[in-house]
Amino acid sequence: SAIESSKRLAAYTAVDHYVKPEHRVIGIGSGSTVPYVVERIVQQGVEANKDRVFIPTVLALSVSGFQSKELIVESRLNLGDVDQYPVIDVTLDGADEVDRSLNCIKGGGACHLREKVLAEAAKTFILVADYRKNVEYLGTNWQPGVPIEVVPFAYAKVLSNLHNSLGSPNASLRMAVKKAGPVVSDNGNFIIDAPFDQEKMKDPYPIMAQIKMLTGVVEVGLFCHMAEAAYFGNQDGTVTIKR
Ligand code: DER
Repeated sequence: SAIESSKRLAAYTAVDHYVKPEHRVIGIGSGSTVPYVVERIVQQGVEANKDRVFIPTVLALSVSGFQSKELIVESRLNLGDVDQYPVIDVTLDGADEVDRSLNCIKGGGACHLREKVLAEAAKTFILVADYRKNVEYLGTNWQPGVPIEVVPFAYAKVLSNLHNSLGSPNASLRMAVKKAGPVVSDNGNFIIDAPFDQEKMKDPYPIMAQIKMLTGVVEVGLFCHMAEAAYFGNQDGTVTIKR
């Protein structure tokens, strides 16, 4: 499909530009675009990859991070974890939406806490996505809102803070589809999705900070001023690079 080929195009181009022979520790995010990142890295060859280690967004087997770890294992790449490698050369990850200043919404896959750890641990953080994610302002295409990981004990309190003080009256607890009850993250926490007015999302940094300060919030799915570049595959076979 046009979307799949645009994901592959973004991932391949980003890897060709940013995964250098001297890079030894590589962070791999989650979602449906990063498999093309791993695919392209494998194409760099056994020799190029034999001394590298790949860090997924998961330690033990789990649901959302599972895909990241399995990708590395299935591709016969060396698996490492962030405990052993707290400094990463380059992390590549997907995004739900990326604005003109490279701020992005992440957490569609309920994995944004571990993704932000790998993003922050990296000297260089690169985003790869299809054309739907390339927007002027956050909240343009991505409707569910800002994913927020919260400790279960505090979810109702955080929901009420969002409804009554932070300007997200429609914030809601993310319910699971394939199981009863709410989605539970790899870290045993709940996810709240909080939509905000476009005005508020023009500069997402203040709202990210306000949400992060709420007691009970573990991490916010707004990555502000973290990415060095974002690669988008377009429907016409070209690539857009935002820096
Ligand atoms: O949940 C996440 O943050 C993932 O990285 C996600 O945003 C990427 O999704 P996609 O690559 O499947 O579009």
